[in-house]
Amino acid sequence: MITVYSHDHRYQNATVELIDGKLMPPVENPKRAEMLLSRVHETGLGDVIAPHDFGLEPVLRIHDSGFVSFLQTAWDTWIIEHGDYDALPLNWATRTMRHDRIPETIDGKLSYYSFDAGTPITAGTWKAAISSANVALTGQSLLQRGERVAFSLCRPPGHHAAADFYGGYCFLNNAAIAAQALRDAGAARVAILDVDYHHGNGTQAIFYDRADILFTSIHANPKQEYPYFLGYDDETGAGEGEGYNRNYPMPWGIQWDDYYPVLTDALQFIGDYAPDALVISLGVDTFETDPISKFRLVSEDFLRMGEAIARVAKPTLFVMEGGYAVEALGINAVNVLLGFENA
Ligand code: Q9C
Ligand code: ZN
Repeated sequence: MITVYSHDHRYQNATVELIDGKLMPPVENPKRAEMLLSRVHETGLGDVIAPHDFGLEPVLRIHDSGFVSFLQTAWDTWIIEHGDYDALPLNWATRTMRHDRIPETIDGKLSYYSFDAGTPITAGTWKAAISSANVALTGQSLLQRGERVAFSLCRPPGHHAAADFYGGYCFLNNAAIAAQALRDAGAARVAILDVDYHHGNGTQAIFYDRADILFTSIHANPKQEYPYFLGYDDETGAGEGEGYNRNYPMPWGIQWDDYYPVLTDALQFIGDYAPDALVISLGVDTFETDPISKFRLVSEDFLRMGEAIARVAKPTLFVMEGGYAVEALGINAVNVLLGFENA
C-alpha cells in the first residue's frame, strides 16, 4: 500500500505542552511521524510519496473561513504581542457566557477558536497543519484513481478539530476533509471509523446532521476521559443524520477480548450502510503503555484490527491520528496496515 508523507510535519514542534498541570516535553512531537515512517520502510509496506497541494478549497468545505484565517495568522500576531514562545489560550466561553462575539485581540481569538490549553500554536503550526490536510487529500486521491487502500501518515492529527475550533493536538480535521473530498469526487456514501483512544468530537460534530457521511467511534468513556463533553452512546445523529452516528464509550483498562466484539459491531454497522469508501481515523493510543491513555491493547491486537477492517471490503483510507508510546508507535500503526494487507 502507498504511504503519503510530508516532511513539513516537523514545523509543528512545540517547546512545552500543558499535561496534568505540568508543562512537559510535548508527547505530540515530530519523533512520532519519524517512527511511523521508519517502520513503513522497515516492513516494506510500499512506496512513500509526497502530498500534492490541493489549495484551500477542500479545507473550506469543512472549516469556517474565519477559523482558517485565524490559523494562518495567529502566530504572526502572537509573536508581535507576546514574543517568541508557544501560543496558548487561558479561558473559554462556558455556561452563561456569549459565543456570538469574536474578540479582536489575539488572546481573545485563541480562546474563541479553541477548546483546550494542551495544543500549542507555534511558528510552523499552519505549515504543518496544511501539509497534514494535503497528506489526507492525496491519500483520498489515490482511492479515487482506483487504489484499494492508502495510508495518509498525517501529523499533526485532526479528529478533535471541528469546523471552527482546534484542540487535542488537532488544527484541521484531516479525516473529515478527506471524507468530504471523496463525496465531492462522486462517492454517494462515506463511512468513518474512529479507533483513536479519544472520542473524535470534531469529526462527529462536523457530520452530525448528515446521512451521506456516517461516523462511528470506539473510545474511552467521556465520563472518565478527554474530551469529556462528547462521545456518549446516546449521540445518534440529528435531523437527516439521525441514525448515522454511533459511539462506543468503553471503560478504562479494556483489553482485546472486550474490544474485539465492539469493533465487530461497529464494522457491522458500517457494512449495513454499504459505503462507497471507508476512512479510518487511526489512533493507536489504545496501546497498553501509551503515556496518556488507559486501554490495554498489545501490538499483535493491531494486526487483528487491520484484518477485521479488511473484511468490510471497501476502498479504505487510513488517516493517522494519535498514539504517544513513541517507541512502539510505528510497530502498532503499521501492524494495522499489515493486518489489512495480508487479510
Ligand atoms: N491526562 C489525540 O490523540 N489531553 N489527541 C491529555 C492527559 C489531550 C489527544 C490529557 C489529549 C489529546 C489526537
Ligand atoms: Zn487520541
